[in-house]
Amino acid sequence: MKSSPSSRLSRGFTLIELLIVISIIAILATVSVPVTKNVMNKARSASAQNDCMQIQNAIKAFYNEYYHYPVRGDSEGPYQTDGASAIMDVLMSNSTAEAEHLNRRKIPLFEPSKMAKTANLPGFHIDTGRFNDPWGQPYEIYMDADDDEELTIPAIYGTKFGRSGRIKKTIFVHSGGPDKKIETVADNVSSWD
Ligand SMILES: [Ca+2]
Repeated sequence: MKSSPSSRLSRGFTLIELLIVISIIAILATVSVPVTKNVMNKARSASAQNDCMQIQNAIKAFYNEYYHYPVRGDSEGPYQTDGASAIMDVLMSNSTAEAEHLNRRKIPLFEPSKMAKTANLPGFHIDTGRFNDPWGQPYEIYMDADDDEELTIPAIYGTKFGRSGRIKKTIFVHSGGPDKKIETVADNVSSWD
């Protein structure tokens, strides 16, 4: 019997061919997983950097409007975005007691890049006021609330910014980065003003 082209095709793969294909896929997978993760974290760090800048700009705009920072008292921080200070609510002019008290002219100065469905997802979570970085951790903010136009560099950074102690800055916003930890500073994302 003569073999037609279709029966040649339907023969399928030999075991050797299959093993070769499987090992190529396995090699590609081990190479591309860390690469993809790296690329993802680079993109996320860029997005976190952008959020830090946006928060910083909103705080600056608030200060230009009210001549004080969007918190009560004169502590420089660190402030979490949720909890008693509810900074994001104040900047967004949401209907919280703190926002109505501090942002009394109800000026929306901040719009989150993303809304979060739960408190541990990236973006702004309306029920808690948390504004999370792309890894689901809240940003942390320092402000010159005692108005001496100086800020103390967070101690964990040591001399990473060229020196330690008081420097002539007024706003500092940071995220723990891909490892989700503020205290490991190498991968942190931050923004000064
Ligand atoms: Ca970190």
